Amino acid sequence: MVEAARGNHLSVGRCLVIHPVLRQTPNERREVSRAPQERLAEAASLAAAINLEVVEAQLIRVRDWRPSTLLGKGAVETLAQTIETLAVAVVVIDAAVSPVQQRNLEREWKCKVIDRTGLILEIFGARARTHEGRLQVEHAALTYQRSRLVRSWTHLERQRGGFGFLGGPGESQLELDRRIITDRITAIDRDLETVRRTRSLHRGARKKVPTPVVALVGYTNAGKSTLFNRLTHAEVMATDMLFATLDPTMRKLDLPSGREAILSDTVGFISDLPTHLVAAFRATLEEVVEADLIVHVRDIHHPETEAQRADVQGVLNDLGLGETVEHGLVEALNKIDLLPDEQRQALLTQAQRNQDAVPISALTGEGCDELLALWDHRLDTDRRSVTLDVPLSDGASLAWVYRHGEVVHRDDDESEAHVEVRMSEADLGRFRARLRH
Ligand SMILES: Nc1nc2c(ncn2[C@@H]2O[C@H](COP(=O)(O)OP(=O)(O)O)[C@@H](O)[C@H]2O)c(=O)[nH]1
Ligand SMILES: [Mg+2]
Repeated sequence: MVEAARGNHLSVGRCLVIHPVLRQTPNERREVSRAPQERLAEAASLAAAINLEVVEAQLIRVRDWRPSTLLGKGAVETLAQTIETLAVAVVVIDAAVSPVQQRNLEREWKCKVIDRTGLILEIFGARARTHEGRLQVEHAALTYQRSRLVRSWTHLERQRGGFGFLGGPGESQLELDRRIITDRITAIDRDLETVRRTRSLHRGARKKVPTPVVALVGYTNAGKSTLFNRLTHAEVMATDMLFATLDPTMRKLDLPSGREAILSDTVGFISDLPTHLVAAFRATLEEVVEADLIVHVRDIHHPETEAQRADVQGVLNDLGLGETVEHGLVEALNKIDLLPDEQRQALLTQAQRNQDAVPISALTGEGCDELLALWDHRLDTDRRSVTLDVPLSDGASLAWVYRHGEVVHRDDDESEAHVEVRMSEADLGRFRARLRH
């Protein structure tokens, strides 16, 4: 788990991740469950995704949920020790934590506490790139905030007979906060409606860099960031202006053919995503629609790897990428180093027949060369070289060609520019449609 944070250049705080589970009865204890460990690993990956430095991750067994602190008294005290010893600045609790519990724990531990929804919203907020994505995330964040205002109020109302509380805001302040939030949510709903209506326009006018984009998708903890770090070279960023201006989840990738691409590490899928966050999550994936190649990174060692695969494909279908899922999705079958020999051999044999799936270990590097070769091949067949004749009077179309393709050669006569260009099939189609109008 600690490794997950290592690749990030900038840490915003030492972090302790805990996943609380209700203590099992002696009967239940007999079945060894991997699930809580998987959940803890996922939570640690989520924390690493917002540049928290995960210094410790623990499963905490609880007998029952305590209203005041969620966890039992003993656990709170033991964790206070750990927090002090490890100089932890942020505790991520992979559960729903009420505002009161949060406040009490922050006081006990003298550090920031953030719950599962809060963490997910942080990630979406940091990653939403499109206008629509940002609106969706703000919408979800405000709804979360509003529900907490209400919940904390009703909770304390019960406790304190309807009077204000703990030096916090009184009833009228809460009402005011609620109203401001509600107004803002209404405004966002209106904006989202407008964005949706004009979306096709935006898509048509989008600017596209000539460098192809390869997007990594997949569940959180599948190994996307590990692969991203292995394949790209962080040191290139400082010297190369184009790439220096991209955000840290996009980096230059050198393919074996010498071709350059941009590798994009997207927000991971999250198990049991709270339903009110689904729209915001999908919005963060909007960028994937524009990628030249989509690579599904799968944790092939995960007990639910097949269900995860179906989930990811389902969401890609909903994003209008059904065609890609059918024909063009590349799979990186990750973590083969964890498989027992037999299973691993079976997978390698199977992969020889399947052109689109490459078994790899992002950790050891095994299979990564094959994966890159496949990407190279895919991008090559996708972008082809053509000569376009563009009237010299049509400066806008000429500019469009330069923006969307890689111009190899240009030869002008009196009336036309003959431009030899490498361009994707999709963009060629767009260009022809453009000239017809
Ligand atoms: N054994 C093994 N562990 C891996 C491999 N790839 C990633 N991991 C581990 O899986 C965890 C999640 O990796 P990360 O790259 O953060 O996943 P992401 O959430 O998809 O970005 C980390 O602890 C990695 O060290 C792999 O190929 N083999
Ligand atoms: Mg990641």
